[in-house]
Amino acid sequence: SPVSLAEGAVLLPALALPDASALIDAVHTIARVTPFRRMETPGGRLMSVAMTACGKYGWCSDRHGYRYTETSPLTGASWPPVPDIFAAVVRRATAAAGYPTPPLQSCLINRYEPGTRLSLHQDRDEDAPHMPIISISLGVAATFLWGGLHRADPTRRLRLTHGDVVVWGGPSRFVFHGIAPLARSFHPDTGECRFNLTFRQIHP
Ligand code: MD3
Ligand code: FE
Repeated sequence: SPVSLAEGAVLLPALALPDASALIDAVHTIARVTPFRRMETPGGRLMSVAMTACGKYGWCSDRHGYRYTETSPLTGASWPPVPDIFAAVVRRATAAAGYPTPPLQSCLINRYEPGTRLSLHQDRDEDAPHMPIISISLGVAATFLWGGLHRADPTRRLRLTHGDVVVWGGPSRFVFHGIAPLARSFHPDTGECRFNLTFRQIHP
C-alpha cells in the first residue's frame, strides 16, 4: 500500500517484487549489448556507480558535463529499447501513486557494488520537470538519503529494499538525494549488487 514520503513522493513497498526476476533478466540482457561502465564527472573523477541505459535517451557524464545522448558513447549505437516488463511495472507504479504515466523516454540503470555510493545531488538535466521520476530498487538493500530543495537542508534516511518503487513528482521532483555507501551483503537474485532503474521524461 502506498506510503506518502513528502508532497508528491510516494513509496510503493515491494510493488515490483512479483516481476523482480524478469526485471533483473532484462537488465542483464541490456548490459550484454551496452555494458555497465563507470563514467567520469566534469570534475575529472570516476563515479563509483556503474551505469547503462535504455530508451531513446541515455544519461551520460564526462569531462564536458552531464547530458542525454541518443547513442551510447561506448558502442556508438542507439540505446536498447525499454523492455515491456519495465514499462508494465512503471505503469502499475504511476497508477498506484496517482500520477499519469510519463512517456518512457529514458531509463538509467545504476549498479552498486559494496562500498559504492551516490553523493547528494539534484536531477536537473531533464527538460520536462513537471513529470515524475520513477525508481525501482532491486537486490541488496540500500540507505537512500533525501533532503529538501537546498543542499544544506536536513536529510532523512530511507531503506530501499528489493522490489521497492518510489515515484518522485510535484515539489519532490527537485529534492537533493543520494545513496549511502552500499554495505557488503548478498541477495540471491543479484549477488552483492544493487540495481536501481530510474525512468524519466527528458524532452516535452
Ligand atoms: C528524488 N538514483 O539515478 S533512486 C539517480 O538509487 C539517482 O540509484 C538513486 O539518484 C539510486 O539520479 C536514487 C531514487 C530517486 C531517483 C531520482 C530522484 C529519487 C529522486 C529524482 C528526484 C528526487
Ligand atoms: Fe538522482
